[in-house]
Amino acid sequence: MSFFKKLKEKLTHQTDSVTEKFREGLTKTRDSFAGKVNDLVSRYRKVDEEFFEELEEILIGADVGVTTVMNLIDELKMEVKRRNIQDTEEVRSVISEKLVEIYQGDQEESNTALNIQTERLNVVLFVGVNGVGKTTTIGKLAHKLKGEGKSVLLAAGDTFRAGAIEQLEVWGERVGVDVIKQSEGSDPAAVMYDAVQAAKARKVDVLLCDTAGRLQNKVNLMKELEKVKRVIEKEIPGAPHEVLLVLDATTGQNAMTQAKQFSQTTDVSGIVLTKLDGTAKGGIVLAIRNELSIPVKLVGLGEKMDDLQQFDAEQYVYGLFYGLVEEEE
Ligand SMILES: Nc1nc2c(ncn2[C@@H]2O[C@H](COP(=O)(O)OP(=O)(O)OP(=O)(O)O)[C@@H](O)[C@H]2O)c(=O)[nH]1
Ligand SMILES: [Mg+2]
Repeated sequence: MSFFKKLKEKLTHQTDSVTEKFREGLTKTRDSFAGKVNDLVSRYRKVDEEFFEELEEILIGADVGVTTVMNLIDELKMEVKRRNIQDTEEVRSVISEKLVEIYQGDQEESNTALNIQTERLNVVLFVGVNGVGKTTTIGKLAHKLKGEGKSVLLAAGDTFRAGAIEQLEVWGERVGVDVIKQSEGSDPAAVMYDAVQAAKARKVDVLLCDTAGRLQNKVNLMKELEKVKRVIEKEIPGAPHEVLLVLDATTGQNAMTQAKQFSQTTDVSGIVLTKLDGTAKGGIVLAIRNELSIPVKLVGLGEKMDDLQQFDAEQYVYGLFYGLVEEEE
């Protein structure tokens, strides 16, 4: 049985709704990327050097990242040789197999799970430049955690941008969780201090902390994040349990640059890749995984409350090749 079919059987049996979310959210990337692969496969009868060259271009065009593409093409060539594959149709299945492999590497699947444990106050700090989707992700994650039976509190740490506190409050109301805040312009470290005290007193399971995406300048922003983090660390040993860097998938290489900048100054424990639904270049997931050693833990696949999903390489690749899988039968 082909890798596709195995993947399909495995995934559609357990988690229909998750599979659908990934499939829907990756529509743009699939239409573009998989469409091109499809076209390539139909134009070439034989797997030769030119075939691989075109495939390379398609992958780079989907923001997979040059280094990652080179690795992938090398792997594919070896596999094609090893299995003595002549037919281009067969290569499609091998491509999807290798994409999953590249993503998972030698890491455990559980690596994409958030470090949220029972019997303790878990603190999750969100960082990232303006407009990437921090506040929205906090709202969605609060909804998700609440659905899992956890108690959640939000901290309005973006005191800089006008309207930021209100935006978080709207999410708080929508989801049904409280927001700890101070007035606009106040010290975000003080907000965090308050929020941690409130979270302890109320014995909540998870505290989600919003931060500013823009200050007067970048140095200030990094300093402020450090200060916020120190306050949390001081009040709760071992916290923050997650520092999630939020990146906008539609910004391509900019997202990679941001990841490098933030991870230089803060210990980023995971990445949230938002707006995957808004780009035809969803290959950025693979570039991030391969070129930075930070796991993508959550992906934003739309603007609705339940459009935030734990990242899963198999669901991702299945979503990417969905049309092709169907056609194979
Ligand atoms: N399509 C889509 N839109 C998203 C997703 N995540 C966030 N957005 C949108 O991105 C925009 C910016 O989101 P915010 O949550 O305000 O971003 P932020 O990082 O908090 O921005 P600042 O507060 O300015 O630092 C909003 O219009 C969101 O609806 C996603 O996964 N898919
Ligand atoms: Mg915000």
